[in-house]
Amino acid sequence: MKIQDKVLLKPTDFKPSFIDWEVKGVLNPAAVRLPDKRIVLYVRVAESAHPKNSGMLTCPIMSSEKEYTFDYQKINKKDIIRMGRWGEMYLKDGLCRLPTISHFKKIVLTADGFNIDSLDEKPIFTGMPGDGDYGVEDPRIVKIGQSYLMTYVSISINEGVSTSLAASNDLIRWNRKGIIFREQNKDAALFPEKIKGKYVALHRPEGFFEFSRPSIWISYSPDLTYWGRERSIVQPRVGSWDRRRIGAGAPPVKTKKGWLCIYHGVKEEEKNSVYSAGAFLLDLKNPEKILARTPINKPLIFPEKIYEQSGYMNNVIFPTGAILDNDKEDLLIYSGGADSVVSVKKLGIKDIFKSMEYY
Ligand code: MAN
Repeated sequence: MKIQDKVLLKPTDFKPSFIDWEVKGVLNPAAVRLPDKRIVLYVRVAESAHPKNSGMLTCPIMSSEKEYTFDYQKINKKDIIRMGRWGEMYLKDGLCRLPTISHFKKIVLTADGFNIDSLDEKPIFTGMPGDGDYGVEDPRIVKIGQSYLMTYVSISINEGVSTSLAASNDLIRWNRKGIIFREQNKDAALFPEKIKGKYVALHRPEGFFEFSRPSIWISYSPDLTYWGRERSIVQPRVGSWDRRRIGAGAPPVKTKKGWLCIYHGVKEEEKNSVYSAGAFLLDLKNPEKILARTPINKPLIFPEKIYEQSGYMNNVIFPTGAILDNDKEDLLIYSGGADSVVSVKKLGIKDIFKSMEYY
């Protein structure tokens, strides 16, 4: 398949928020088209807050609702029992702390989706006490009516890793609606319109025990606050590139054939994980009906570029935005590469449909 691609953003394009901090990655962007055809990205900027060369580990905790300011929890190295694959620190007291804290920056792209029109250095959206004390991650944005709706991962002192929702009319000021899917539930993407009078979301709850593999669920809401009628609709497949865990990627894209959903799938575990991207197609009227999916033996996009194979987390393509090109014949997919950079890839819609297996 012909894929045109480009790295749009890398860590060195941004200054750290504070003198001692370091930008570790710009990744996993939300993407939405403006009425003037340009495309807005909300990119996740992940920073480490350990004062350089001090040998000290600190965990920043948001301390104000108004400003981007922090308290610092000091972490003693002897209290760390083990480190996770992302460098998260599992502590003696049973708690886990992240090595980075993330916020979002707003980038405007030209209408072709391949070039930067403007880049805003100020954080546009950060965590705050009670809604992302430890930061916010992996946004997805859709426009329903006049309202932009953003789902994002909020990591909070009492609520852990949950999915929150915020609404905006201008992509600048956000009205925070709080948690919609409680911990541990990430990878939430809203459909860009109501179906049979209800808002619909894909999301990915995780259990504590391995009765099932983490899979993509669907939920419905009359008002964006109360969500229910949940069930798992797309699962990892034995022997596949998506065998270990999967999660919704970009918000579904409406096509004549159905809702086109780009997702990520993981094989293997711990240090050897490989994150690839695939697609599935859902019935327009009944989004619980799967019409087609990327086959077991060949992902739609394998992390084969150097910027996907080596970075903060090697072998990761993590799509979080998908937008129809102006000619409506191509799909622009916005992803994190190796948890370090943001890329755009242009794929023909017909080619995507041709590559899928129909049920
Ligand atoms: C998890 C999350 C993402 C990250 C991927 C790949 O799903 O932490 O933010 O991009 O892993 O490492």
